[in-house]
Parts: sequence; structure tokens; C-alpha cells
Amino acid sequence: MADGDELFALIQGAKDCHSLLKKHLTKERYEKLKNLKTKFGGTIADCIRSGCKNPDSGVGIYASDPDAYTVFAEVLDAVIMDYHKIDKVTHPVPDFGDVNNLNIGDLDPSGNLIVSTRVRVGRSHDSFGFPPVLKKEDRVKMEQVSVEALKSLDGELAGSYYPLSNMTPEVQKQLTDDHFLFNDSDRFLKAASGYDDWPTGRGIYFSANKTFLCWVNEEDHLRLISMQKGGNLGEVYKRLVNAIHQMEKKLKFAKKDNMGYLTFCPSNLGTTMRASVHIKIPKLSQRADFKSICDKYNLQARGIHGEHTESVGGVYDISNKRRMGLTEYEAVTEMMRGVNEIIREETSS
Ligand code: ADP
Ligand code: CIR
Repeated sequence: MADGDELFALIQGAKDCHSLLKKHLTKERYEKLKNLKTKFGGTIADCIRSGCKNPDSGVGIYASDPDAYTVFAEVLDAVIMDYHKIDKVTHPVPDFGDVNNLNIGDLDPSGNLIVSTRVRVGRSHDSFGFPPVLKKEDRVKMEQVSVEALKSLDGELAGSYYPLSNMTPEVQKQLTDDHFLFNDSDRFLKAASGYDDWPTGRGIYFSANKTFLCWVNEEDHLRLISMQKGGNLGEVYKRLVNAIHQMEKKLKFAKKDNMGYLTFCPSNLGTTMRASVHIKIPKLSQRADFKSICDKYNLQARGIHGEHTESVGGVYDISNKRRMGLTEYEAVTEMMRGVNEIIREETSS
């Protein structure tokens, strides 16, 4: 495996590379960090491997473990401030709003534009590192602890856990095509050790009607997901908040005072929340100002099979881009305002 100096030489030599890693990992910073180790044994090489091997990365750096956010703060803080557009690494205490009196409803009562709505958060066990420092036994242990907590969920969150190792390729493909399940096809995550020991320790939990799901040991230790057909963001958000509260009674998650919840990728820190719609915008998406409208409302547009995929038939995944420096309630309402504007533009053009 390439060591830190080799990786750093790769990124320094990369032409036409616009990642936040390249921008913020100066020679001086690299020299200061190259011999440090986190309490989980993580190194700067573990953090930058993916970004150095994939110069077309947008971010290019992952945290080897929760402690990396302290030990490698010199470079990670700079990336975090740049990505989340904040002047100081700071994050408010969690605030999900008053879920019984939400000012969030159906974003598309006509049912013509929004195909489905999904809100997810990432959570990390505070006693385990992230993929580059995990061993097979850690993955198995984490899966056990996570599944035990998931099995205690009740009401509409009650469901079953399906380990990937027991799943037929046909079922796996169907769940993936239907947007419920992850796979091992992200080359950025792969280069960051995200698929080591695959499929050991990985699996999916879902409720009977698949409106609440949890990914175990995909990019993050846990991804809690609420989703349903149509545009009722209020129902989706409320279900997710209930799941988060129930899981927090069972497990201790990694958090840092000025950063909120800690995740493998610095782009997910803070609220870790991504609220998205799959929305039909054939007209707006062809307009030259589509990107600038998304930027203006702090939205991100993705293809319909997830990050780094393409749109199919004018359907886009539109979500909040910022997750840090604002509360959960602010993140979801930022997305709501932006999607309302996207719908206004699409229907008036
Ligand atoms: P995340 O980082 O939130 O996990 P990805 O971009 O990797 O997101 O997408 C994960 C999966 O979730 C993909 O299958 C994607 O199609 C699906 N997905 C995302 N948003 C929605 C949505 N609003 N409706 C249905 N599926 C969605
Ligand atoms: C990259 O740097 O492009 C990949 N490591 C993925 C980053 C994920 N998040 C993002 O852009 N929001």
C-alpha cells in the first residue's frame, strides 16, 4: 500500500485537480502531520488515500476515525470550513424542531413532480474507528451491537435485519434498483477502505413497508433512513426524528462539541442530514441557470442512483448541501425552501 509520501507526491503532481484536499493540504501542513497517529492508529495517509488516488474527487479526504478530527485538525478544519461555507468550525446543539407542530408538509400536493422523498442521517459508534482502521472482527462486533439496538425499535419502525452475506444477488439487485440498498460500486469509498472485508458486517434493516431503513457498515457505521413515495417531507422527517431518538437511548454515538455528530466523510459532519427528493424537472434541468439556482438555495443535484450517477429522464435527486453550522430543523427547512423554488421555476418555465 502506498505510504504517505507517495500519496502526497501523487496529489501534488495531479494536473487539473480541484479537490478540497489538494487546495488545503499544503506541503507545510503535510510535513507537520505525516508522523502523527490517532488513538485508533489512524494516519494522514489513511485520510488522504482516496483523494490522492482519485484526483477528480470533490472533497478528497476522509477521517480515519473520530480522533482524526482532533489530530489532523490542521487540514480537516480547513476542508470543513470550505465545504460547509463557515468561517469557524462550530456547530449548534441538535435541534429537530417541534415535531408535533411542524411547519413542513407535502412539497408537491399535485403529485406531478416529486417521485419520492428521503431523509437520512449518519451515526458512528464512539468506540470504533472508521473503515481505514477497522478489522474484520470490529465490523462483526459493530454489526452485532447495531442490530441489537435496531431490533428494539417498535411501532412503525419495527422490522428485520438482512445481512448482505445471506442475500441472493437477485434480491440485492432488486433492493438496489428500488433505491433501498447500497452496493460496493463507489470508487472513492473503495479507495478509502470502505469496502474492505466486503460483505462481512454489512446489511440492511427495514420496517415492513420499507419507510424506515438502516444501513449497517456502509460508508458510516449506521445510516438511518426514512423514505416514502410522493412529497410528504413532514411525515418522512418526523419518522426519522423518532428513529434517531429511539436509537440514541440504546447506543452512544461519536460527537464533538464544535462539530456535532462525527462521520467518515467531513462533508457529512454536524447534522449529518441529507433531505432529498427525486423530482421531475425536465425543463429546469436543461436551463443554463440550473446550477446557479441550486447554488443560490444551497442545494445539491445528484443523479437518481446516488452520488456520482446521472439523471434518468429528467429526474434529479435534489437535497440540502449544508449539514454543518445549522440545526437539523434548519437543514430540512433549507431544503424545503429550495425545493419549493425549484418547483416554481419548473412549472413557470
Ligand atoms: P446518501 O449519501 O444520502 O446515502 P446516495 O446519493 O449515495 O445518498 O444515495 C443512496 C441511495 O438513496 C440511492 O439509491 C439513491 O437513489 C437513493 N435516494 C436518495 N434520495 C432519494 C429519494 N428522494 N427517493 C428515493 N431514493 C432516493
Ligand atoms: C469525493 O471527494 O468526491 C468523494 N470522496 C465523495 C465525497 C462525498 N461528498 C460530497 O461531495 N458531498
